[in-house]
Amino acid sequence: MPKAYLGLGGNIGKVKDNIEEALRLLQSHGNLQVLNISSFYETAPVGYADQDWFLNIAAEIQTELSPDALLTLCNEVEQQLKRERLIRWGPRTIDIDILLYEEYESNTDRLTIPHPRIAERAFVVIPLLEIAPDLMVKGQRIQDIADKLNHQEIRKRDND
Ligand code: A4P
Ligand code: MG
Repeated sequence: MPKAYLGLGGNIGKVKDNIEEALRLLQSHGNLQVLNISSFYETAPVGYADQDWFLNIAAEIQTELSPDALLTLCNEVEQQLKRERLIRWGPRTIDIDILLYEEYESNTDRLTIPHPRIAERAFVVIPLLEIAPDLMVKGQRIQDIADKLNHQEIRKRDND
């Protein structure tokens, strides 16, 4: 069954609860299983600085859904969690991005895979490195990508 990696994050409300609820909702769909999740990371906002820090994780999933159907499901779960999308790159209750889907490549506005901004973002790369240390992203080792992003602020959240 195809495997994929998702990035989940948010910075409004009870974000850890929202992320865990998003994973439950995704899995309640019979065609998707979450295989592994990273630690929770507190991350400085990227793109639009005047907002709270985010909580981010990466998740490895397996699914019979096509990439397109997976995106539709992710969008539905975002809606169920009452995501408000006011400012691009701005505050959000939950954002679910498809980072990678097997070797699949897509380049439309609706769906770009691999996610176009993976390599610029420690909040994506560090959680991904934790659960998939041998991963290659567009021909680069995930460890090498992470090494270039060590100026971005990110810290593992203590368990609670
Ligand atoms: N879309 C295209 N490809 C994909 C994909 N691979 N996965 C389309 C998910 N969606 C994809 O996304 C806009 C459109 O992207 C969707 O309609 C979908 O069809 P969106 O989630 O609605 O809007 P957005 O998230 O505001 O914009 P964008 O460009 O997706 O932003 P990003 O790249 O997701 O960044 N800082 C920290 N520390 N942590 C964060 O999690 N997140 C963002 C959002 C900015 N800064 C952050 C964080
Ligand atoms: Mg997004």
